[in-house]
Amino acid sequence: MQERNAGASASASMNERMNSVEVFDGIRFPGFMHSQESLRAACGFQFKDTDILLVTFPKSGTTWMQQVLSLIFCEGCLWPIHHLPNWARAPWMEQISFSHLVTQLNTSWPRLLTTHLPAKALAAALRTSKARVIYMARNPKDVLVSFYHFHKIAGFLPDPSSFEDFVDEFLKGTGFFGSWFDHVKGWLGLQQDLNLLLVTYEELYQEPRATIRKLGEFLGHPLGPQEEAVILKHCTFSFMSQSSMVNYSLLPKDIMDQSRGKFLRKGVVGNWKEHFTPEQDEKFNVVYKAQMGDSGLCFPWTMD
Ligand code: PPS
Repeated sequence: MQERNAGASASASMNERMNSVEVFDGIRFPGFMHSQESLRAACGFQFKDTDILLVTFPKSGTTWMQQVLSLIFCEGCLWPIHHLPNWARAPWMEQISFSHLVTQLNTSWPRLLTTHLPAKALAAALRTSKARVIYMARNPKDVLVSFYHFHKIAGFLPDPSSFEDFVDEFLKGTGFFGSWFDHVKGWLGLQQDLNLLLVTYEELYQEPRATIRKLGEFLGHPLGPQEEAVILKHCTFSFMSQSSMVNYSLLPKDIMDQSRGKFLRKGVVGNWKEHFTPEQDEKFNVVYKAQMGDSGLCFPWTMD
């Protein structure tokens, strides 16, 4: 893979971009959908007070939450759910396509935006507005497993050499999108400064109705029982697996080869137990404790 950094030119062909890496503030991003310009533009974005920003480390349930947020604002009119892909309903701010997609957003909704960027990249821009931020987190062991499988199907990410190496890279934080630990601590360290709600994959999985209600309240959009029922029906793993608007089947095989594995792969809590050896688990727990031990953060997942 070819690495680019701040000095590099933006004019690369689609094929070159597929195998390239953008290094931004020391973090690697797939060059297929990121450029230095798109990353820089995200950092200087002018938020509106009405914006809703979904923040995740990859594989933490981004697509799931994009679906839930769209369902909350579509108020029973399911046209966008059936006709607009997730990336057009809640585009990623740091991606090349954003400058176009943001102009196409439905003006009768608040702007739904998504990012995988670390807190330090967006904190300054966010502090100038009252935009609502939803931070979605997931047990990092499940994130790691999901990300490992995703590397095998995504044409814009390198094939992992082995699961063992992938674990080491994840723990060092040198993989694509940087360190999970820095991401979570960075964003949740801003809870006092921003209008931020923490939601976890695990709570949405275990208590979907209560979690959706909590989201509605945070968003100033309280939901009635019928609205909740419509949302719950359209954000299940089985519904989303069949929906081309959220299962990425619209993408050609060279971008995402789902004959090698599905984007919506398992959709469960604790799948890491079927992947980690006892030694990998021990190694992970040591780093997790060192990184998160005194963070004061409390999550609903167990590490054993
Ligand atoms: S990405 O590429 O960062 O946008 O990926 P992301 O959407 O964050 O994460 C993909 C994982 O979320 C799971 N998923 C779901 N789980 C349960 N229910 C629903 N409805 C759902 N939708 C997406 C998806 O299956 C990926 O997790 P794994 O563990 O790989 O199955």
